[in-house]
Amino acid sequence: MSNRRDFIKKTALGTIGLGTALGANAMLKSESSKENIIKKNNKKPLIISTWNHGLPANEETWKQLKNGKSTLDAIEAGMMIPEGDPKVRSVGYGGYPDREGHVTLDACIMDHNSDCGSVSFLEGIKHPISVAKRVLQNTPHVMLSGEGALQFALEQGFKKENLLTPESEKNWKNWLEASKYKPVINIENHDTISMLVIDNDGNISGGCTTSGAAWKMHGRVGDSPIIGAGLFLDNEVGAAAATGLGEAVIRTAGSAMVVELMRQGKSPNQACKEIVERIYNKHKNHRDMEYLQVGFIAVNKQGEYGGYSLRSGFNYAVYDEKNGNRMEDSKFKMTWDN
Ligand code: SD4
Repeated sequence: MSNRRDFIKKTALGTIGLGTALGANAMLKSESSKENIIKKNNKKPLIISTWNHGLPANEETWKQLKNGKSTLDAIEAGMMIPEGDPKVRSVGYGGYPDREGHVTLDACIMDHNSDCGSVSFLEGIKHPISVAKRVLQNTPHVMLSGEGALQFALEQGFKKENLLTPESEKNWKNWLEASKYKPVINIENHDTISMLVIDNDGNISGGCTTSGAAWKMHGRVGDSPIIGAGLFLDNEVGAAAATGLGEAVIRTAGSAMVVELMRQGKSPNQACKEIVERIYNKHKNHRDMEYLQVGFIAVNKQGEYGGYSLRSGFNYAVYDEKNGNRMEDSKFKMTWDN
């Protein structure tokens, strides 16, 4: 791993070494304007997470940040709470299985250097966010999947466990009777947890973890472990993350596009709204439209945040120094009757 970091560092230094005096000046100028932005952002730290289960996750992440833990460790610790909670049926242990009765998990994590780690189609490991963090830290790769991800997790000392709770097994058996695939999103007011963090230094990181769409096909991977779809950030601009029907988010590179719109000057709210509109336009005559829900959250470098969803019912948890940890309702394009 240190080789990878050294390589990145050396490459960056090499580039600077080649810069002309003019280039160096421009770089200094942009460095100082970056500092100004960070100084102007007096709203840090800031944590924003999707759905009600974002509240306890935010609480833990906040505590860890205040205790001086690294931002990645703080994100991991926060997201482990819904992952380990069997009452949360859309994340980790107790999550709904696929149509063959397997609980398969997707997660990713990304830091302010744009380093990222991700696991998809991972079975039998309660905390996929922790495995994603190890992929970032201990491998030269971004993404490990399925058997390979499991093998890596076991090598890293994770324990294999049965994640299918009796409750989820019962629901799966009921579902088998009709076997209709119609993902029900936000009925229980929680789904994928995506978290974006501006830390004490003004740096932006994020993570995502989910058991994915209930009753999906075996092997299906959603947007949540895909950098650019379920999560994306650029520390110079901001970050965005998604929840909802992963197929629609992947088709539109949703989170990456939200960040690019913020780069062009849109506020987090405007950027999320524009991408939701785009997703709607691409899907209004699509077979997925009947049950389509997508929601985005976003933050920018100035500490502004926002969210927007296609349909009503989406909310997110926000934690900052001034107002503490609370739920906020997202604005949306339409209700479920449309
Ligand atoms: C997925 N976006 O796997 C995730 C999970 C989710 O409704 O939010 N499902 O598509």
